[in-house]
Formats: sequence, C-alpha cells, structure tokens
Amino acid sequence: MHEKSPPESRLAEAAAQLARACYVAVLTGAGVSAESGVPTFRDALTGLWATFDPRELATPSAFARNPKLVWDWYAERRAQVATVAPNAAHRALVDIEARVPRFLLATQNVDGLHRRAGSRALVELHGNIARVKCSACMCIAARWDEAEDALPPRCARCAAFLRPDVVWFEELLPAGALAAAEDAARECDVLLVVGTSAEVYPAAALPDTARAAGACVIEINSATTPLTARADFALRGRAGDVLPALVHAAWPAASALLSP
Ligand code: BV8
Ligand code: ZN
Repeated sequence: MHEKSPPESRLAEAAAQLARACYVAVLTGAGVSAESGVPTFRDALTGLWATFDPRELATPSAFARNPKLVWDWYAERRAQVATVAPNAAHRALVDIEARVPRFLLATQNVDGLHRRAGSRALVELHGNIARVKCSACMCIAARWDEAEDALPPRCARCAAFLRPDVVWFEELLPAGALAAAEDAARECDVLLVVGTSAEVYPAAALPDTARAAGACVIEINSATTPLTARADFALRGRAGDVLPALVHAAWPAASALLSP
C-alpha cells in the first residue's frame, strides 16, 4: 500500500499506471449512472416502493409472493432508464477502451448505459432491465401486453408470468459473463472499480482476484467503501469528474487534440 500523498498527485500516479497498462479491466456499479439521474441501490426507494429494501424486492421469493409489485417496480425503472442518457463517466470508459491494447468492462448495472455510450468489450453481470423473459421457459419476450392490471403479462409460449431479465439475489450470474470478468481480473494490469459499494458478491470479489494476481486496483467513488483500504489508489469524487480527469492525465496530448 502506497504512503498517503495529496489526492491530486495520487491521480497523476494512477494515471501513469493506466497509461502504461496493456490490459485494463473495469468493474462498475450504480454510482457510474448516478449522474445520468439513475437512482443508486443505496438511494432510498421512492413512491410505491418506499417501504421496501431493494435487496428484498430483487429476489425470486418477492416475485413469487407478489409478482405484480415486483413487475411494476421494474416497469417503472425500465421507463425511467429509457429517459436518461450516458454521462461523462460512461464516455470516459469508451475513451479508455479505444486507447489500450486490451480492455474489458464488467458492469453490475442493468440500465444499458455503457452499451448506449459505445462500450463494446462489455459484460453485464446482472442482466439488463430492458430485456424481459419468461419466468418458466426463460424465452426472451420481444413484446408484451401491459393490459393486465392485477398480474404481470404472460409468456406467449407457456403462459407463465414474464419477468425482467436481471439477476436477482440468490440467483446465479450468467456463467459466461462471470467467467469473462474473472479472467479479466486475473490477467489485467489495472482494474478500475467505479461507483460500487463493493458489497454484492460474486462481483465484489473481482478486485481481490485482481489484487491477488498483481494488478493495480484504482477505486473511484464519491465515498469510502469496504474496498477503499485494499485499493492501490482511492480517488475520491464523482465518476463524471474523476474519470475524464484520469483520462486527461493519462493521455494529455491526445486529449488536447480532442478537447475543443
Ligand atoms: C449469488 C440486479 C449464488 C437486480 C443485483 C445470503 C443468501 C443468499 C445470497 C447471499 C447471502 N449472503 C450473500 C449472498 C450473496 C448475495 C450478496 O452478495 N448479498 C449481499 C447483499 C451480501 N449475492 C447474490 O445473491 C448473487 N447471486 O450469490 O448466487 C447463490 C445462490 C443461492 C443462494 C446463495 C448464493 C446475485 C447478486 C446480484 C443481485 N442483483 N442487481 C436489480 O438491479 O434490480 S445487485 C444490485 O445491487 C446492483 O446490480 C449492484 O450490484 C448492487 C448494488 O451495488 P452498487 O452497484 O454498488 O450500488 P450501490 O447503490 O450499492 O452503491 C453505489 C456506489 O456508488 C456507492 O459506493 C456510492 O458511494 C457510489 N456513488 C454514488 N454516486 C456516485 C458514486 N460514485 C462515483 N460517482 C458518483 N456520482
Ligand atoms: Zn414461457
């Protein structure tokens, strides 16, 4: 662990690590989308769901107990995500992907904003809220009728309830996405961990996997997390400010060309 030095010099040191990295991996959480207006998981739920803890709503048992309540929570979030746009943090990650030889972005977010920003080497560890699947035969629904007001819409093939194609608590992550993220954590030179409370597993284990394999772990967060003490660099601030500053410090000449 490096001795503590003033924050701005830590950014310069972190940028130097990023500039010489051959393989950059990134793990993002809800904090990356906060400046786009997407509430984070720790933001208190509002409206109908204000009395719930998202960790109790995002579970198979909550859906089994009250399918319409859970369906409506996701329908509202889906509608909200459709109105927002990627922010400077998402764009800075697209910029890094274009500048380094190898790159993988593993996101815990289900809002689809990384892909909309232009990220390509991307795995969605917890699914995508815009996709809807059958809760029984798992086929993806291309369309559905919201007409039913007491129950979620039903699968055209087997008539079981439809559900969001996201990973709920106590559900396994998509095997391919998790394996790709774990491989990247083991092989990368630098792991950027941006806007995550680093408490939800197995995603939260990726920084430890990277550290154990000798990677430099750079945390970017507006607050302290359980990872902060274990990171090589903990850059405190909003992702929309710190990530562009990190890119500018790592590749000053190129950024000068880009900036107006
Ligand atoms: C699994 C999709 C095997 C849904 C999500 C007991 C029983 C059962 C399981 C467990 C158990 N104990 C532990 C577990 C495992 C469990 C887990 O880790 N639980 C935690 C609570 C301890 N994990 C699972 O269940 C996983 N599956 O383990 O399967 C299994 C099978 C059966 C039984 C046992 C195990 C599945 C986990 C995936 C759950 N699905 N999302 C949906 O979105 O609705 S998780 C969801 O919460 C998010 O995707 C995200 O991953 C997580 C929240 O984390 P963050 O993204 O970090 O967001 P958060 O709001 O917490 O933090 C925001 C951060 O940003 C903060 O640090 C903040 O400071 C910062 N920030 C804010 N603004 C900014 C900012 N930073 C920078 N700039 C800003 N502007
Ligand atoms: Zn079905």
